[in-house]
Formats: sequence, structure tokens, C-alpha cells
Amino acid sequence: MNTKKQLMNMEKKYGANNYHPLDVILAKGKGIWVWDNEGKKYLDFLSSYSAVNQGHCNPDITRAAKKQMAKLTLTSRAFRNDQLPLFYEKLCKITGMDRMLPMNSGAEAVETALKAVRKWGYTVKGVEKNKAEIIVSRNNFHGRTISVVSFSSAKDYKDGFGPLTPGFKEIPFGDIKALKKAINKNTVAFLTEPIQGEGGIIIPPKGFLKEAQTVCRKNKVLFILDEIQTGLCRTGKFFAYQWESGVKPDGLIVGKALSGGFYPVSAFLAKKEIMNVFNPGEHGSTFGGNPLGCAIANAALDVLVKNKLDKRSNELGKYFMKKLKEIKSDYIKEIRGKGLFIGIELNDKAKGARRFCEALMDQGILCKETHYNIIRFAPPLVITKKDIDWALKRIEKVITTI
Ligand code: IF1
Repeated sequence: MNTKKQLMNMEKKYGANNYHPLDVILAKGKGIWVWDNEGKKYLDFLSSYSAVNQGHCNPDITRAAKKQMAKLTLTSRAFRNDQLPLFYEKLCKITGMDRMLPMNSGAEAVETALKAVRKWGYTVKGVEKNKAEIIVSRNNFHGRTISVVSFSSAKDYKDGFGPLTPGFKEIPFGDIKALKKAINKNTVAFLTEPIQGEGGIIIPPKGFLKEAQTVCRKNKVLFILDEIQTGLCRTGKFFAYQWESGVKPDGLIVGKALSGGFYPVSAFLAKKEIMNVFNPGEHGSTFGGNPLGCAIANAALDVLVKNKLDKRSNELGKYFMKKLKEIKSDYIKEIRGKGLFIGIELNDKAKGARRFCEALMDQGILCKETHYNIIRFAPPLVITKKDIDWALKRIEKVITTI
């Protein structure tokens, strides 16, 4: 068996240097727990960026995956398969959307949304050829493809990868006035995360989503939400937009926990007037909608619904937040979040969040900083109050004694 050092050397020798992970090599997972290759156990407080909301190797999803894996895995979309219709129906019913288009990674589903809204702009709204504009939020994160990084505000994500895709306009996140000002006759859509994840768990001003939706409707602009990270129970609702009443996006992008972390499964969902812009041959993917991914996604969605993980996230999130706020520390600037999607912003005295994450790792808790000074907490939603208390003890110890 390879040692930790050997495995790290192999990575260094053969891998691209596109990540700076914590030096823990995970080899096993069950529920909220993961084990490293030397057998040390950790509480996973990141959940693979909310892809394993259902817990690692969830038994219900494992069963469905194994069953389908032994039966049929891939047909391509040249033929139909018996799992995709079930996935269509389940996800459309859960989201209340008319139609969906399955893809694999989150970025691909975002690309799908971009193509859909552009084509809708030309064929339905009547925008002049190649003039479509999409408004996005500053500090967004929607993935890594060329077009998606073209409208990122982060230099690291886009510098050196030009020429970039044109047709995007940026407004400050949560700024309704800026949204109104940015709209013109060529605007086809406003795309945003309802709560910015990578941006640092940033919650927009109260009522922003509803107002943005109203502004969009008035101007014949599509209102598209990326719930890849915030969706599927993470924030204490099935979707984060449900925190405001009367919000119903024209298009919705989901991924990550759609498969409970078993397989890349993503989807773009929309009203039929939008989805109808796609004709045979205009979009697709070899693996998108494959029977294995669909069977897994169906089981992953059932786990969320059956266990009411939205309510659990809400209740435990409130408890966790309250307890975190009771910790007295010179380093904490702000604690914010919804459900079990929580960020602790540290002040300058803290000298960065990375060393806190490393100290937490020594205590048996895995989490990852976002930006320089924010610790993000997002445990699997199957966590219990007892486990949260276990974690709180260690979090308090690290924050007060580091
Ligand atoms: C990585 C970040 C989180 C997303 C939203 C689309 C995507 C993501 C709102 C693209 C992906 C992931 C990507 C992953 C780490 C993680 C991340 F730090 F990079 F920004 F969660 F905050 N929309 N987020 O959050 O989905 O194509 O990756 O399936 O290492 O890049 P994807």
C-alpha cells in the first residue's frame, strides 16, 4: 500500500497543479464521516461543496446505483432509456418547472442556460442577431468553462484564458437599481446565485430576488437562478429562492447534490417557452441523461424528500448558528448563512482562514476557506444535533486558542 507521502509525490509528479488542497488523503466515507488513508476519522464539514448533502455513500443511493450499474449504464441519446423519463417527471414535479435538460457537470448546465436564453432572445424576444446580453452578479461563481469564466470577476479564474466570450454585463450582487440600469433592448436574461457561495456566503438584501424577478418580467428579461450549490435543501429550503415568497425563476440550474455525490448529474430546468427553443441537434452530451445517472439522481432526490432534509437543515442550521454566535473571539467579524450553509468571516487579526481550517483538521473536522478570510461550514444534511455539538466543542477550541 502506498504511504501518504508516496501518494502526494505521485500527485505532484503527474497531476496538473490546479488545486491547493489540505494535506489529507481521503479513502473512505460514510454519512457525515470520512477516513484518511491512514485510518484517521474526520467529520466532513464541506460535503464536497454541497454535493454530498445526503451523506457519503448514502445506502439508498448506493443500492439504486448498484442495481442500475448491473443493468444498463449508457445508451447515448441516440436511443431512449427507461430511467430518463422518470427523472424528468420527478425533478419537474419537485421544482414546479415545465421542462428539463440533463447534463453532467454544473458548468455544462450553466452553459445550457446561456445557450437557451440567447436563443430565446433571438427567436422569441426579437433581439438582433449576435447582440444578446446577459446580466450577471459581481463575485459570481458559475463554473470553469471559457464562456462561464468570461463573466467571472475573479482574475485567477479568467486571466490568461482569453479571448473571452462577449455578451455579459456585471452588476453588484443584490443591487436592484444597478439591475434596472443595466437592462436594455438586447438584454435576454439576468443570471445569479440566490446566495453567493464561493463569493463568501453572501446573502442579498431582503426582497432582492422578488424585486429582481419583477424588474425582469417588466422588461421581458429572463430571470435565471443558479442553485447548483444552494439548492436541494442546503439552505434550509428545497431551493434558496423559496426564502422569499412569490419567487419563481424562469430558469433554474441544479447539479452537485442532484446525484448525492455519486456521479456528475446536472440539469437546466425552464418554462416551456424557453426550453422549446432547442431543436434536435442543437445541444446535448454523450453522458447527459444516461440511465445510470438518472437512476442515481432519482434515488438522491428521494433521499432529500423522504428525510425532509430541508427542514433538518433549517432547524440544525439555526441551532448551529446560535451556538457559533455565542463563541467569544477576537477574530470573528461576522457569522452569516441560511440553514447549514454558514460562513464565518474573520477579521484582519485572524491572519487568514487557512490556518483555522488546518487547525480544525487536526481536531478532526474538515472544512475549507473561501477567499482569504472566510471559513465555510456545510456539513452533510444527515448530521445530528449531537454531531454538531461534537463539532462545536472543537470549533470553539480552535477559534479561541489558535
Ligand atoms: C471547483 C468553488 C464552490 C457552483 C455554482 C456552478 C458551479 C459551481 C454556484 C459549477 C461549482 C464548485 C466547483 C469546485 C469547487 C466548488 C466551489 F469554490 F469553486 F467556488 F462550491 F464554491 N455554479 N462550485 O458553486 O459546477 O462544473 O464544478 O460541477 O473546484 O471548481 P461544476
